[in-house]
Amino acid sequence: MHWRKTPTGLHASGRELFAMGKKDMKLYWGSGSQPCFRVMIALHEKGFGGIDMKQIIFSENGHKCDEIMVKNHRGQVPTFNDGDKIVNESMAICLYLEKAYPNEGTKLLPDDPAKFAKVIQTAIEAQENLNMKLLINCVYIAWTTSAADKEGEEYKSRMKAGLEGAKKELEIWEGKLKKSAGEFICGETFTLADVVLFVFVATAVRFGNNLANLPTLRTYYDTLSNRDSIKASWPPHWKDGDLEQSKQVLRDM
Ligand SMILES: N[C@@H](CCC(=O)N[C@@H](CS)C(=O)NCC(=O)O)C(=O)O
Repeated sequence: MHWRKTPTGLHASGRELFAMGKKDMKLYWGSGSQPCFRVMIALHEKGFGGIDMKQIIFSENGHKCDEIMVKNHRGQVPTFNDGDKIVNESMAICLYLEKAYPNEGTKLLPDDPAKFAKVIQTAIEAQENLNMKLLINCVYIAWTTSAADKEGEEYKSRMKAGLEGAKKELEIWEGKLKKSAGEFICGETFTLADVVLFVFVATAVRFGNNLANLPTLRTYYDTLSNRDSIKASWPPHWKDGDLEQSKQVLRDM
């Protein structure tokens, strides 16, 4: 490592500084977590797939361990640091990576302001709407309702409304993809908008929806499933087989 003495102290130069940044990165993650999947894809796209990635086990409360709690008071994953810079919140981590390492790996956000606006709007639009319609209104309701309450009319009507909303939302993304000028959601290059959208599409499939009536989304899913960054980030327990049918909440939409 070459250090330079300057009026503001000791500084490592160019390449070494970058290597140090990479070496000092650490990610805490859990299998099946959509925000973790998102950050891992972004890390691989930026060329940082080899950093220290510590998997926690949710059922053992691994996300509440001291090591995470000192970095993230919510005790959630993803928790990330790049040297002494701690960054939590999956979207913030992706934005940080792009800001700190704009010339490494895939350019997830375009420089051109109009294109930047399109990508960031699409990423946030996907996060806000798909998170609400697929996860909060369907998957979480099913997870948090007891078997007895699932027999009741209230649950059935909430799920019916939730599934209708999820179906309409996926149709919106089918329409957007059809209009895209390329194979990705914002045109011809893979961007942050794809990182966000893909994880939700994969989640829909994981929860039993085979995208049968959404051919463009299906092709998008099949193609991107084979992308290196996505294969490397795939939640390990998803590889063990499909969810049992009773948990495939998004199956009958
Ligand atoms: N908004 C956060 C959400 C993080 C989050 O909710 N992580 C979940 C796993 S998907 C978690 O750690 N939950 C444990 C808890 O909240 O105690 C992000 O995007 O990073």
